[in-house]
Amino acid sequence: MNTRLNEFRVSNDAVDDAEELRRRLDEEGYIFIKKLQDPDKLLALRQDIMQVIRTGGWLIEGTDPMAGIADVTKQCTEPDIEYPAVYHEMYKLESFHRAGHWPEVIQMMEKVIGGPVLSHPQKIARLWFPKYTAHTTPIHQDFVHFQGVYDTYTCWAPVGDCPAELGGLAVLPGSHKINAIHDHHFSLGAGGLAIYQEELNDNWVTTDYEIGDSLIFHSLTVHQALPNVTEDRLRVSLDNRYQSTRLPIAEHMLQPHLSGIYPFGWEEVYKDWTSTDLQYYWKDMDLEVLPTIEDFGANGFAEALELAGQGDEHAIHHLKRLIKRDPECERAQRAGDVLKNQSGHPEAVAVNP
Ligand SMILES: O=C(O)CCC(=O)C(=O)O
Ligand SMILES: [Fe+2]
Repeated sequence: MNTRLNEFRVSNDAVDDAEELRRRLDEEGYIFIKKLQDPDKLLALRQDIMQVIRTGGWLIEGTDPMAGIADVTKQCTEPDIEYPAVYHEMYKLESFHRAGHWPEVIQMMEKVIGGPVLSHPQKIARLWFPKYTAHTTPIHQDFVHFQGVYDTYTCWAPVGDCPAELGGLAVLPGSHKINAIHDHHFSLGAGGLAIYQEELNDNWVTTDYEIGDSLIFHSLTVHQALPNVTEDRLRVSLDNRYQSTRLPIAEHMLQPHLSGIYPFGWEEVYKDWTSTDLQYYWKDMDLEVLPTIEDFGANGFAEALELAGQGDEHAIHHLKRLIKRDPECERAQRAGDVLKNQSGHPEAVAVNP
């Protein structure tokens, strides 16, 4: 993919110096801190998550669940109809939500943000199959997804070691300084929206992440995941978002991840929890809530229709998947019309793994 892939600058020397951390974020759009999060707590979380994944049938029977050895015949990802059967079970884990509130993370985010922080209710875990590379998270800025205010930050951390071949995140240093949102285009990858590499330099930085290592970046910082090119390993990682409690948040970030495409509410998430301190914790925070901007997704969909009409395999795959997931919705009707007029396409379009 990229011609250049250099190492992150490590900011452990500055962890006690909030001003210097902010200076580096202002300059480079990210900070990378080795072992910010406690490896033992992450390993306990990995155990919980892998147990759910094993029960869901995505691991090879008889292997150590902690190794995350995937049954590649089960390959699927977020918009695929098979994904929520396991993802929703994972999403019910109290330990998964609690990770977004671990004191070491909150304290770091308070330094970065310079005041009290809100951990977004919408947490995300990525359960990433090997060799499903056409679906890899493409080049993007997070603002198109979580919206609200630019001064929102992601803390991304793998739940296990994550060498480059397992598909960790890479960022473009300084790319946030554009102080604007790049055009995003249809993509088959996670999130569905991509910036074209042609518009950017290619000074990408990344690392072979070890468990506990954490990458913190601004909502305008351009980043992407590397493809998981391992033979059979699942990549499991967390993306947690943080902002000042004094700034507005977009309303969809108050809902569970993917609830826009698969109905799934907090009552279900909380059903088996043993404590209540993190249930609806944002409700008494007096937050200003902004409506979701639908344009980013709508533009991506319009582009998918157009590309599918021209025979683009990724777009056709995307539309077929949408029809399978929700045949009655308005977008599925429009997708169906485009596919009907699209002669000669095979029933199941093969998408490069
Ligand atoms: O882990 C991934 O594949 C995507 C993560 C990401 O883009 C994010 O955390 O903002
Ligand atoms: Fe992202």
